[in-house]
Amino acid sequence: MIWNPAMETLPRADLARLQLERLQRVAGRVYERVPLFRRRFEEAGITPGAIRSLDDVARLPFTYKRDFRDEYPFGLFAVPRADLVRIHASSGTTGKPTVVGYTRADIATWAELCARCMAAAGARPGDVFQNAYGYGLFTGGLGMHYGGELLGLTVLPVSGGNTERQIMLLQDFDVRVIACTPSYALTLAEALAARGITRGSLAVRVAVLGAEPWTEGMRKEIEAQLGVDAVNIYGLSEVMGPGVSIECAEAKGGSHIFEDHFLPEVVDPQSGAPLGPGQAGELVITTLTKEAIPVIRYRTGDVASLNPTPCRCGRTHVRMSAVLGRTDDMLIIRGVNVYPSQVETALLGLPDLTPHYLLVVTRPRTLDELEVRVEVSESFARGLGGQILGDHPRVGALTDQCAQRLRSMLGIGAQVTLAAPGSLPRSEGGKLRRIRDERRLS
Ligand code: DLL
Repeated sequence: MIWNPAMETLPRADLARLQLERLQRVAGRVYERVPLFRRRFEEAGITPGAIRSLDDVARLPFTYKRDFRDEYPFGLFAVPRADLVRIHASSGTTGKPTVVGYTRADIATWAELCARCMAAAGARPGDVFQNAYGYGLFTGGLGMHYGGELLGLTVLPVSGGNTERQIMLLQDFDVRVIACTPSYALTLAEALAARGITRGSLAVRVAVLGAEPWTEGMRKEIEAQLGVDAVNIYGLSEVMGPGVSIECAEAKGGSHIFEDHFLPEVVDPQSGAPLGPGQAGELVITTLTKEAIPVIRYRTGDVASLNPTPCRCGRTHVRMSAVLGRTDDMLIIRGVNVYPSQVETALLGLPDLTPHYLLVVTRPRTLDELEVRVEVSESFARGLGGQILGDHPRVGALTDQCAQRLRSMLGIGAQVTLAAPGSLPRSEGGKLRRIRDERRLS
């Protein structure tokens, strides 16, 4: 189902015209209203009037996460504070959060885009929707909530965590659609299995998963264990929250970016030079319609590529690949770039392993060491006849197989440690960190 066919299937030429008109308008607004943008435009020697074509976007200055920090809390707003009807914030690992705000019109746009997402994922008006994204300053919960209501779903605002209660609702409320992080979907699947609750006894059919990277291997696991169609939803607070892009259930082959509201580019993370279709680089987004806090060429830090080829679902909007990693959590190990998702892709095809893994990076002397800890399946552990991951020959064989796969995927050697089922960290409702970097870099 396409929620807004007029916009989502708009012919490319009309879409480009609309984007240019909106780009010119937003550039003019930020130039007039946000001192940081005016300064940046002046430094780049460009005025909004100089934007004549969509390609001219490449002449505009970038915006960075640090700009939000420097202008904390309200310096990037293009409307008076009193015009905000909502504020969200995303917590960083250190220091102050990134603050974003919404006018009444922004909230309406956001709800529209999240409704488009839920429809694309396979939700239908009347479905019961268990929203297990966190409610609060995090954008996930409330963003999806408004979208669900607009689409006509019956929303259960359960928020993240409290697995017992999630399971009760799943069982008792005829839930057809669930949204949460992919790592939490696995936590739920495990908890259901541990209680002997089979997928056939549940009504859930659609899982809208995002807010952290995941891979095709994880998708297969989640779909098999929960009996759902699992689709990817992408978004970030600085641009809006969830609902920037979504996979359609028909293709599950990359996420459509809603181009009537966002102008995407992919650039080389080092030089900032534009990259072509299919080339992986840093995703950069300009908001075309946001009132409260428009951003020009925001450097998302997310590594992805764009696919402009037509999609079988009929949407004309470009598709972004899955997020390969972040420019800032890309690990550089002995000079080689490593993303956690590559490790996942290398290992998840192996039937004796589970999707639970952790990367530990150390520097015992001068050289970086990568250790990949990955949990074995219950059946593999049982097959060892009580000899838990000791010197059993099957353990040695599986370890070697993992090490080989990692070497060919990453180009560097990694020490592989097989872990007992259930021993590695799980998502307790939100995003899961899979990297432990213990290098002391001085
Ligand atoms: O995570 C918004 C969101 C909520 C998206 C619910 C989807 C569902 P932030 O907390 O600001 O916002 O984090 C944004 O999370 O830059 C990516 O690095 C990562 N991220 C979000 N969605 C995906 C995804 C929300 N589908 C940051 N795949 C982004 C990979 C994702 N990474």
